[in-house]
Amino acid sequence: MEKRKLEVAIIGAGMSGLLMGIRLQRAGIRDFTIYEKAERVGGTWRENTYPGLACDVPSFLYSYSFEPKLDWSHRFAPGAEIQSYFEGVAERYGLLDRIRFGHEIEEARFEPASARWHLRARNGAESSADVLILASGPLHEKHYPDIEGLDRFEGACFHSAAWDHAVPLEGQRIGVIGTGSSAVQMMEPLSEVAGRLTMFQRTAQWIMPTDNVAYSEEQRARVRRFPLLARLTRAAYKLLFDTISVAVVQEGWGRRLLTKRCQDYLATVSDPELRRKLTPAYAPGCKRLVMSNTFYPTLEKPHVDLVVEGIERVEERGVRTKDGVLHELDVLVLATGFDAHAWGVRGVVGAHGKSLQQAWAEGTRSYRSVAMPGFPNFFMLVGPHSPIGNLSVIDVSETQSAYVVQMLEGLRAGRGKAVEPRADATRAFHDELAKAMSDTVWVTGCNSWYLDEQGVPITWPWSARRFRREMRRPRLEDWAFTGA
Ligand code: N01
Repeated sequence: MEKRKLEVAIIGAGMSGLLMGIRLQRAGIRDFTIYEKAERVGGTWRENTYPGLACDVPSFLYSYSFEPKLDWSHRFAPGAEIQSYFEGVAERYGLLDRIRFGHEIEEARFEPASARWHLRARNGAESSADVLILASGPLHEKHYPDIEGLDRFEGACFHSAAWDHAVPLEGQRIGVIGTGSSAVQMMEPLSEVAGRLTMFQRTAQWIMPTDNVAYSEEQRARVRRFPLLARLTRAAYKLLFDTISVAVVQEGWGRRLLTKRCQDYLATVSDPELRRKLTPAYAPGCKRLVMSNTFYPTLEKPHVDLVVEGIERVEERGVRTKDGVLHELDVLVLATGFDAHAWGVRGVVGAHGKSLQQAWAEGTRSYRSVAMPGFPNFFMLVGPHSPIGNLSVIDVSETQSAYVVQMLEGLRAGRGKAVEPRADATRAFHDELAKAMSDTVWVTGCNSWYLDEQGVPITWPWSARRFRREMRRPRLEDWAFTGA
């Protein structure tokens, strides 16, 4: 029997959107379009260009399993190298012809009568498709802090994900608001050029020491000669990260080991006052663990300050803290993270006229991280309840995209015109989630982007292995096909 032709729209040409395109090609689904707001692929790695940007998941793991790169420069490759990896993949797989650049989708609306998605881009372009796949990532919308006077600052001020490279840094007084992974990564390189560097900390972070070794030419040549080495290295890192994924979801030796490693590393800070300021009041892993072996030594440099007094307001000449001190600055970096609750696109409207945001008003939900009841022929990559955190999101997206292809095969085989997860199956999944969440470190008392607006974690409360196992095959009884 001839398979139904499916038209697929993917939103986002970052890591997961490109991956989805490759999966569709491999499944013989050639009629797909990737809508991308910018003029280049790469998502996170295109947007973020701050000094010191790197991936804190080892590059042999943070790359597609089927497209290993054999000559990474470092264990944790710099951002520009990762960006060029994705650009290379997009070109090699012939994806560039399938991408509509400069198309920021503002609205995607499901029309029940035709069982099709209607898309409208900010530039006015309209299109439609049978299936919509949201690959815009959870950390997409920059979070600008609500601090009085920010607009009055007379120096240069920008978000860490919108770095202004025209602003000179040499000898400048630089302030960084935030202590997340972005802020921590930029501290060492900024300290090398700044006249004075001040970090404004609201909450201390646990730091896991990691050594970013540079691979020698000889090591790289060896991997090029024996590509199996890349696969073996990847497998070893996968095992390590799977172990960390257990430590954060279950009490036990893994969590104790993780805690001890972070505590021991904190103890290496020689100045007791600085150590006190850097000591978090929550368990390691509750917020995403920050990986670094340069952060503490940077803070001990004489021209670097850690300010914990709390920001009162921003003034023309700098940041005034609650103790009345004005910290005069030339450059102010807002390393204040992302609005994880926006989940990429605001205007996705399902079969009953409700947007995703409205459907999530009382709690962010998903069916097993990939779909939502009421949103037929709609799939998400790295959606709510994905195993996110200190894991390779590429590994997670590979599992999800393979799952989505299996669901699309059902549509192609004529099981129905549309498919969506059953509401009762989604509820049952959430009951299970709620029970499992109580063992996780995310509910032990801290604030983080892992929590939704109700303070409930939007993560996967089990191991990464369980995710791969459960998502290998869809449970078809949890899905409703309609309009056969
Ligand atoms: O953002 P964050 P990020 N006044 O949300 C502070 C990934 N990532 O861009 O903790 C003062 O972690 C806020 O304070 P608090 C990774 O998944 C990966 O650093 O809320 N401070 C916090 O310190 C990461 O988790 C890599 O009290 C304010 C900071 O801003 C995610 O991106 C590298 C404030 C925000 O930290 C986000 O990281 C970089 C205010 N009004 C990022 N508002 C890799 O290497 C916010 N803050 C893979």
